[in-house]
Amino acid sequence: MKRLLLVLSSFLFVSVIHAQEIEDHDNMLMDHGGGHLMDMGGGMVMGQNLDTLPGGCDKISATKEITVHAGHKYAKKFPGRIFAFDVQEYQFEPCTKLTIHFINEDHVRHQWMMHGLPGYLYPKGMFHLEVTGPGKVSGTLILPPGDKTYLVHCDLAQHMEKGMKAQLKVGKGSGDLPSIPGVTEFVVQDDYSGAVPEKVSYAKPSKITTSKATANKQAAPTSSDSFISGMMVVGLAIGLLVAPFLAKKFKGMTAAEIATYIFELFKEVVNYIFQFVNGLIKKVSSGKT
Ligand SMILES: [Cu+2]
Repeated sequence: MKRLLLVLSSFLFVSVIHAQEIEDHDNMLMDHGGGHLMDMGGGMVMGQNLDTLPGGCDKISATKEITVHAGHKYAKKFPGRIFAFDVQEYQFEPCTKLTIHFINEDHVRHQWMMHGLPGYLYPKGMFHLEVTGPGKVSGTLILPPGDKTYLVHCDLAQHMEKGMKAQLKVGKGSGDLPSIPGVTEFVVQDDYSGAVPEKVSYAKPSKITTSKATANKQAAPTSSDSFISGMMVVGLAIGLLVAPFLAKKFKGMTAAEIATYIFELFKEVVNYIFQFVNGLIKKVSSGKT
């Protein structure tokens, strides 16, 4: 009897483990405000929008739900790719309220990230689901009006290049994106025939040594190089000067937010210097003639 109980309980234990293979994060997510939901288990929704109509939408035109699977097994039919979504192309009516159930079947992190959305509704124009798998997470957004093709991908390093890329067309879309597995040509199409392309010649190591003259030529910076390094020095100097003033401002901001802020600031400064120099050149040249 004792033995039977043991067998039964271990069977129960195994089946419970099996049932939890795909972890459902939907009930564990904490709302951090601004459409950002997150849990400690690697589930995340960013840019969630349940009820704010994008400009140009009078009403929600349709309510749709899709389930997206992500995993290496979906890439098997695409030569040279390692990761993929189960579907590479979606199409919806403008102003559709769309709920995506994102299921990551791999034991790594994957995302379903959509770009190019209106920035006033979606931070950085992005809607994004993420789950460290295997797991499931769900999120909702309201698609903008108009005909446009949106990029959907996984933003983890090399996951898009390895095939985790799709396109979502609103209305008629605005064309096709490159390198969508099974849909459009790859930008860098690799060749699996094993043939050596005619134009490529492989130099023997002895031929690689360059003469001193050409070596010097290569080492000497071009004018644009020195301009860029000059700009970097200016950027660094400005950064060091303003850092103490900004330290207060950055309190409570995440590293990514700070980096974006500094980048924007630097862009503005460079723009200002550029305009200043441009003005100077104009002044000088107009004085000459
Ligand atoms: Cu991924």
